[in-house]
Amino acid sequence: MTVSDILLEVLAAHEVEHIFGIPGDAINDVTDALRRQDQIDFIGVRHEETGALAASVQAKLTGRLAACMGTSGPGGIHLLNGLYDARMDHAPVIAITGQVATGVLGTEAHQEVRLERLFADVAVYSQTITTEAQVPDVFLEACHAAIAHRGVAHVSIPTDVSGRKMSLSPNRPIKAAMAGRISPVAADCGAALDLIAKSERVAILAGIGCLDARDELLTFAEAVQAPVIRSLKAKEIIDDDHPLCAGGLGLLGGKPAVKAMDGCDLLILVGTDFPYRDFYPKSAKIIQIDIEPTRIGRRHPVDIGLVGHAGPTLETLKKGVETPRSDIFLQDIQSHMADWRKRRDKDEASDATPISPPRLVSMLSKVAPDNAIFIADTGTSTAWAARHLHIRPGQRFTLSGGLATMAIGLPGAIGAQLAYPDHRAIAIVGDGAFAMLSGDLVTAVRYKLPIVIIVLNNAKLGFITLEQEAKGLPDWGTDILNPDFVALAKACGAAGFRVTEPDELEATLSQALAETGPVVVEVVVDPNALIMPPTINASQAYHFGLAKLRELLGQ
Ligand SMILES: Cc1cc2nc3c(=O)[nH]c(=O)nc-3n(C[C@H](O)[C@H](O)[C@H](O)COP(=O)(O)OP(=O)(O)OC[C@H]3O[C@@H](n4cnc5c(N)ncnc54)[C@H](O)[C@@H]3O)c2cc1C
Ligand SMILES: Cc1ncc(C[n+]2csc(CCOP(=O)(O)OP(=O)(O)O)c2C)c(N)n1
Ligand SMILES: [Mg+2]
Repeated sequence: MTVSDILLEVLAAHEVEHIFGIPGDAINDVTDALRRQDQIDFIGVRHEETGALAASVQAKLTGRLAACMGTSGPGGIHLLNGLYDARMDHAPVIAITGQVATGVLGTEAHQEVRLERLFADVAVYSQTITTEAQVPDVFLEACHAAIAHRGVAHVSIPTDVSGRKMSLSPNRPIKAAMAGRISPVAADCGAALDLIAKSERVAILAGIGCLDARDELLTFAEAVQAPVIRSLKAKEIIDDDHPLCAGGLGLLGGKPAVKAMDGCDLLILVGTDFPYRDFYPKSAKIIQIDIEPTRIGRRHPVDIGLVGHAGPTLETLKKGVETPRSDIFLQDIQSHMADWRKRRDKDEASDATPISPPRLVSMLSKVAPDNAIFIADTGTSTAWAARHLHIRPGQRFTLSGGLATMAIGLPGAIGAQLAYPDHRAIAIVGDGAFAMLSGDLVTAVRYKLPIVIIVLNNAKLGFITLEQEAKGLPDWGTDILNPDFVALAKACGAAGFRVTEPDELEATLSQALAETGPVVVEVVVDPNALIMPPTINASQAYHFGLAKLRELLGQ
């Protein structure tokens, strides 16, 4: 066995099924080890960032360790953006890089980058292996760190170490990391129950930490008669049409969630690190449930912190809730939701040309299969997906939540499709975002992945136009020149469709979904479609009016 063979044994023991990367230079021994085994599939990408983003999305969706690799220097540098996506969305990813030979480390050798320094910020663990005596311990430590801290671990292996022959000592066998479940202590739960009993209007803000606790969340919310507001990342947990749902919160959320936050006297945060401080309630008491103690009270002061997994914690609390409880607050929020849904449905019925994005995204929801995994890119695409994608039970949803990086759509679809071959990965991406990593469309073709890429062609960086106008600035520098996306898809060996009329949407999307290989659907959408915030204040209206005036006057 070589050091690289043992690396792959360790990764396989941690359920890694794919490793995304580009071979060459300092990692040839790792790729050679990949060639000689059949536990992990090597997915050759065309840009290391694609590989890291694909791994990040796999880790977010599965909760398991995912892996990517690149050579020293440029390969490692290209991985970084995808790794930051994993870091900021708390996803366990291991990055393997090559490194120059140990004898020249620290001499600015050809392609030498101080990788431990480079990865120090993004990674919870970063280590260079300088002797085979560190193996397998460093590999195990890296996997444990990524899984336990739900973050990025990085190991770099110099060229003279990765191919070294070695045998495993029976005293240091390869065993997968174990991450147990955490429940808060009884006294803390008791205090939380006292607070719940004293409160009349309870609301819940649920985040992606509830992913494995959907049933417990809904049962608890039902018992407390609490409307459930969700973070955007938690979109797959509860759909707007669910009777307990108060919809999304934040600029891409809706008014009912704002009403629920403002109107509650007790807010229960479960598995969320919701970042936008302005949206937290001004005076309500707050209970926060999270597995990570450092997140308790991080965004807003809380009254009671419960460190534990969402499922068992909610189950314990539910047992102590005295029922029946008043449902007046819930009914009030439900009536706001009914109004909100009416407005939403009206937007989605638009038959305007160029196509209105709400119409496109709601139609996509209608025709998408029950096993769809949606990946929303960063841009106005995020907003349309947040508001108009209707998720059915069994469907999944993810995005670049914390980093908000453009270009996650295509790599994310590749990662998701590989992780869930029986599902259908569908990415909703802007034209700007798609062009960033579109070189990897051929990767989907090569590996015969039936991903669907919906490209919103508005010929601009639309989200930035909105940002500029919200600041009172005229729209500037946001126009982009696009390639012919259908021709590009076909040149890569994928299928390609273009839709320009709203009444063609249903038939063309259905035709695209009937394809058995990768498909790109370019939809020419309204570049002036507005994303309205959940509530508008006078200053926002003033700045927007000013920007429009400046555009009109050509300033
Ligand atoms: C263009 C753009 C616009 C956006 N606008 C919005 C917006 O308007 N509204 C919005 O909500 N988001 C928006 N986002 C996303 C936003 O930036 C955050 O990423 C998101 O709100 C965080 O969601 P979260 O709290 O569910 O996830 P995370 O930030 O991942 O937090 C999850 C928390 O759950 C904890 N946890 C994990 N597992 C468990 C468990 N088993 N039990 C208990 N706790 C657990 C973790 O420790 C963590 O603290 C936007 C993103 C983009 C790209
Ligand atoms: C890698 C990266 N670069 C820049 C940004 C800033 N940014 C956020 S959205 C956006 C525009 C997205 O344009 P497009 O993909 O065309 O989507 P649209 O908003 O037009 O729907 C930009 C430049 C970012 N989030 N990520
Ligand atoms: Mg665009």
